[in-house]
Amino acid sequence: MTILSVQQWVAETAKLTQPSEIIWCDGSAAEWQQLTDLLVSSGTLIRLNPELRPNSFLARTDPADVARVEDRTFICSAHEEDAGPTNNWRDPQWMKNLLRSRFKGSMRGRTMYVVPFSMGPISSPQARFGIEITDSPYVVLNMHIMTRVSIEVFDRISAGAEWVPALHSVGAPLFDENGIASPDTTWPCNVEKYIAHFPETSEIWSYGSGYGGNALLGKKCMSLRIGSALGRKQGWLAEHMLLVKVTSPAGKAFNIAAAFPSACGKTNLAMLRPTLPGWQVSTIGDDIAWIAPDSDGRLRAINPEAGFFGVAPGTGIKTNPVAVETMKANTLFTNVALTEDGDVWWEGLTDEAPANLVDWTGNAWNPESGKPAAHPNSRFTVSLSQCPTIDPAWDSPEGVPLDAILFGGRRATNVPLVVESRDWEHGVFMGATISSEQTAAAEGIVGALRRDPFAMLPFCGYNMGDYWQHWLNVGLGLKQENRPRIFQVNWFRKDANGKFLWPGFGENARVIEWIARRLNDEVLAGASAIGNLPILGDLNVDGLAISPEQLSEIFKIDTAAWSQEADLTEAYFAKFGDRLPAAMSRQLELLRGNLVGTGGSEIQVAS
Ligand code: GTP
Ligand code: SPV
Ligand code: MN
Repeated sequence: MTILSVQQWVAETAKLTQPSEIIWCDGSAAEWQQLTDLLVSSGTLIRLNPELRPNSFLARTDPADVARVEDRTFICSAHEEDAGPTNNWRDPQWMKNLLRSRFKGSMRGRTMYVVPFSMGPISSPQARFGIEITDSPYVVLNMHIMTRVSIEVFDRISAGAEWVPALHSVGAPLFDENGIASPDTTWPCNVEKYIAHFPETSEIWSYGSGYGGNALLGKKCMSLRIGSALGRKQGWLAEHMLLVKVTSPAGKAFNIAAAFPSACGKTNLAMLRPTLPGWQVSTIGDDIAWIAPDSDGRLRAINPEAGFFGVAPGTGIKTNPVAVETMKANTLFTNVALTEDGDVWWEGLTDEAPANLVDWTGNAWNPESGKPAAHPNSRFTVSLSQCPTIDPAWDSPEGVPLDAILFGGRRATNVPLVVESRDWEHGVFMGATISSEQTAAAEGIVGALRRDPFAMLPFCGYNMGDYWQHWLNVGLGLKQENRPRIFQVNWFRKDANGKFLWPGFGENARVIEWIARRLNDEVLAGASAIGNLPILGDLNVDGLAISPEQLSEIFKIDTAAWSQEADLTEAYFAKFGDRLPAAMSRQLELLRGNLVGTGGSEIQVAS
């Protein structure tokens, strides 16, 4: 497409949506200033106390617009099988017709912003460009932080670069077709929501929500759903993964990517402050990695984003001091509580709650109120560049070579603290079979166990069976000695009383240390039915208040429970029909054989 087609698209969209004004954005500081002033005066943003939290703001959403809406998220491919059994499918023409009727006049009385953005450093061969049209200035401000908003994108497009048209409206016009006015609100949105993706033509149409992944279209919509479909066509991987560099006390560095479902610890691991002396972790990304094979038969990864859109609750001075430091200024907060002195608070920021707050709904709150002051999916938006542990590679066009890939989830039972795959194919099986307890990051039943393969269940833009095959193919294309090793981790196993068995957070460095020692061939591992486990004594638990019984519980592999998991996996795999790679059935049979053959668990970290 050419620059002309951008103009054409903007003109056609304006004709359809009928805004009162069009503003072409440039991502500048002046634009930030104008839009924050505008939103403070309209009441959408509250300016926080500049002495405590300079250039920072609080937004409170409509209570019905607080998280991603997975049941309103659609993959519109010509054939239903190409969206697959894990996605909501609609026919592309049907969806576009319907959306045209919703977008018709949807921006009446509002300003339409045209936001050119790059996912990835703009000069990176792995970067991809997009243009978001939105009628939400709050979205524009978030895009400033989360992506690289720049008019340079137009130059790249003029020079022939591909781009993704990403159309967004909150669906709350200020006038109807007869000119009758409806009053504005501080968080306009529509009860009817559509987050629609057209992977075959790389287009996004999002209607009705102003929140997070529903509306910041560079994030899940482009970088994961459209990105995964592009990656399949072009031979790369778009993943829901954090990215870190780990350096050992001896100075050896490793790059690790880790896929955990939403609100399952990516930001925390990305900002890990190791409790083990001499170890260092530096941050490259906390949510999305774009990974491509290079000419050495190795995988290289970039973080396509430029900011964190992090879960606030549970982010505390003790659990994640790096995040707390990162957001001390220039931060947008959404749905957290407001303190009496004009600062922010949420559950877990400090051990004790302040006596008087205004909660996320705008009502007075005190510790006896009996409900959370911040919404469980409240978030902070802040630039990566402010992170004290940021790695210089976060902004490097060539990205970093990957040494290990971790898969994880929130599992109270069954899944051990860490287990290593036997090989790439087994690693893909581990990723494909991840299940996790649902969190508040999406509308749904918090705590319900669900399959979340590769932490991509809500984010894969095509048939998940084809996605597994793509992973197998990418692995085959790598030099064997350069393939990242694959591990599964679980920080969330609980004891019989429902208490976490593992301290987590900074102590996760102990697991990272074991993984690094495996990569370095410094330690052996013990074979079990589900993969290779640490041998007794190799996982450093010095100084941890953890009993031998608890440790053995964290690594326990219950054969009966795993046989049940295998049955559930078989039923799950059946949904994919002939799109299920033969390698996945083979791995399931191997697991079954191992469970019968070994009793599952003769390698135990025991007293
Ligand atoms: P998304 O941004 O939704 O993709 O989430 P995320 O994967 O980045 O999750 P994040 O790191 O923000 O963590 C979500 C919640 O899990 C927070 O409340 C954390 O406090 C909690 N958490 C993170 N790591 C650990 C851990 O090691 N142990 C325990 N028990 N909780 C953790
Ligand atoms: C997630 O839910 O995985 C997030 C938050 O990272 S959102 O951007 O809303 O998707
Ligand atoms: Mn995420």
